[in-house]
Amino acid sequence: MAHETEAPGLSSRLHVEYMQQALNLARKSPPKPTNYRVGALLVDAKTNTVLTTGYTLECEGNTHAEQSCFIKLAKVHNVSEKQLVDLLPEETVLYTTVEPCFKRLSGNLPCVQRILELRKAIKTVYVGVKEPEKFVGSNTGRKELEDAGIKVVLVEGMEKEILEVATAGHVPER
Ligand code: HJL
Ligand code: ZN
Repeated sequence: MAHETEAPGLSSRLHVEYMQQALNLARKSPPKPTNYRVGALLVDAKTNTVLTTGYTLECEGNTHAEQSCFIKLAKVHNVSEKQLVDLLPEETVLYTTVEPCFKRLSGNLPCVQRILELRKAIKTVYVGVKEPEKFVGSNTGRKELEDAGIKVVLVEGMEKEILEVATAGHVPER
């Protein structure tokens, strides 16, 4: 995984600011013992504008933060999630507090697959922490994204806070 100082485009201060926004979104997510509370946003890196935001369980059903970003933006434009590829700016980047899931205990479509569908537009994914191994083991989604030409960049420095928020609804291990 690349580190944020190596990423072109937006300056690293901006990356931290966007990750802070994502963390504030994560705080809105209702605690649940079987998932992580995550926040995410899609940004047009060219114009430095936020396109949509999302957090875990924001949208109806068992929805993830990244998924909520896509659902909300698709709704605004009255298209399907997959059709977003035609209207997303060509330098769209995703910020997410926890790296996108490659597998879900519920069996729902993982966010890595959703991102891969949009790979023509989403060029970089900025993550605040790697996914802990608690639910689905070691996350192999990063490699899938990178193999598809999507950069995955760790924005460092907020790991502790991000994990505190992400696991707030979990039952303490004994
Ligand atoms: C990311 C989220 C979220 C997770 N990860 N990147 N964004 N909740 O919004 C990953 C975790 C899954 C569990 C349970 N969490 O959520 O592995 O019930 O939440 O489909 O595997 O799966 P469900
Ligand atoms: Zn997910």
